[in-house]
Amino acid sequence: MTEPLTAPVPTAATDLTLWRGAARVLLQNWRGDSTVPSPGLYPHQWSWDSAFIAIGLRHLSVRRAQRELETLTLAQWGDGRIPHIVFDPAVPLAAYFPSPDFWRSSRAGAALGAPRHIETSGIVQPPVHALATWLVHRFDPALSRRRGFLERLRPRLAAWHDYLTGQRDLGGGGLTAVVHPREAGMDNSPAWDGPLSRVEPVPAASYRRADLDHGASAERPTDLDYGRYVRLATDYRDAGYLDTAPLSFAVEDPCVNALLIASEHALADITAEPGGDRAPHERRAARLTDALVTRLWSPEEGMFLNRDLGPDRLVPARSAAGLVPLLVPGLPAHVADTLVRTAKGASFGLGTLPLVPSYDLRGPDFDPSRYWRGPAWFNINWLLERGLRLHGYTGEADGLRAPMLREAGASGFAEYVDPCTAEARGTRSFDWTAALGLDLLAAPSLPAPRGGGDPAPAATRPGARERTAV
Ligand code: 9WN
Repeated sequence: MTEPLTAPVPTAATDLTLWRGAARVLLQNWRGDSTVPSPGLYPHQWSWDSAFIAIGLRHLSVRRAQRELETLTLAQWGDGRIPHIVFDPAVPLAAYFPSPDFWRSSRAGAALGAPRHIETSGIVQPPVHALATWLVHRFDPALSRRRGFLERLRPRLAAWHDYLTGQRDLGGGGLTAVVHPREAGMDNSPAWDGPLSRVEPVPAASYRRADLDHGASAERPTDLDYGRYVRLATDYRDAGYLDTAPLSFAVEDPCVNALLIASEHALADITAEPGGDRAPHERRAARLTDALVTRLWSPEEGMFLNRDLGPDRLVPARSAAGLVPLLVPGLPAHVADTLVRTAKGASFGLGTLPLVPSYDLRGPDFDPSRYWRGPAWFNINWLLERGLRLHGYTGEADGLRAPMLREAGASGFAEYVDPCTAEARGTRSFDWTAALGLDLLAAPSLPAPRGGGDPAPAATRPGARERTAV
């Protein structure tokens, strides 16, 4: 495709280098209708990756950004779930495990309306999609209207949120639950160690890990954890992907729920755009926010924690997922302030370390290299940067933006970095690192957020960004 660039290319030399490098990654990983997170390690389309990718891709090609989200949501199941992987039939089965012949979505998910001609996984990932859709729309509303972008996406996003808040309210307390660690996106977090300990791993000889062909084993999950992931996915598949079947893993995660709330606000904007009623979505966002604080806030820890629905108790592990609710517009001010204090403290080092780690630096399970057990990820830092701005912490947000821009390029757009040294870890030329770097770079030139029609701002501090899903 040869669409013109849609945002001004920066002129400062370092910015230009970063811009070009990020654009190269985005162009190389584009597959015609969607983007792969990384051609070697992750050679298919991933759900929350696509949302982050679309947010960055809009700066290069709004059409491609729209297409990214359209392609993903075409694979939506009849019950509303947006699968975590949409498989590319041209990629050999051995290139990634669990592969389409493991998930068997078109057969095992048939009763739930899995697509007949597209193979997908059967689990989901965090709902960043409505937020991404709104940001992509806002970037070029005229093109969006001409292409009927929001009309196409709106019913799919509404069905997705209905699924998450309906079938997936497994705890009955008004939050959505994940049934597999991979659904939370932070797959290997120490927060799963407790709930996962009840899961019997499948024998290591019963499958072949493809990830170790591309990644160092010290940076990837252990075989024991992998065996447990496979057991959970096998059992879910064999139960026809029914959420009503007995589940041995069910957890309410603060990052997933915070993203759902931010996306519900975005869905209100998406609904109101052609004159629809935003109120039901705003009411749902408010209910979710209340439930988030009631069920997952820990005043003792000064952050949100996961709730393990098996024993119905909070998991003591302090993961960066517990800081992400800073992104929620309606968060009580004292909660937002406490979260920022926790982020700036010795556990997460905001303002002293280059980037915020994915796990408590002082936690007994902290590992600076193994994915989600300590390394810093650019998507989580991007979400925190937005949250800081939303609640008026502009200095802290600027202080995070600068090292993010520096380390995104310096690390070769690494999947993650050591939070203390910023040394690259995981795969390189990772798409969301490039996409979100581009987005941060372009941020000052973004159109101002919409004003009218938005509900009362949650951010009460002078200088707080106007409340918007954007
Ligand atoms: C399993 C694609 C995905 C991300 C996840 C990240 C990693 C996959 C894996 O890569 O998970 O979904 O094989 O390790 O944990 O957040 O979406 O980039």
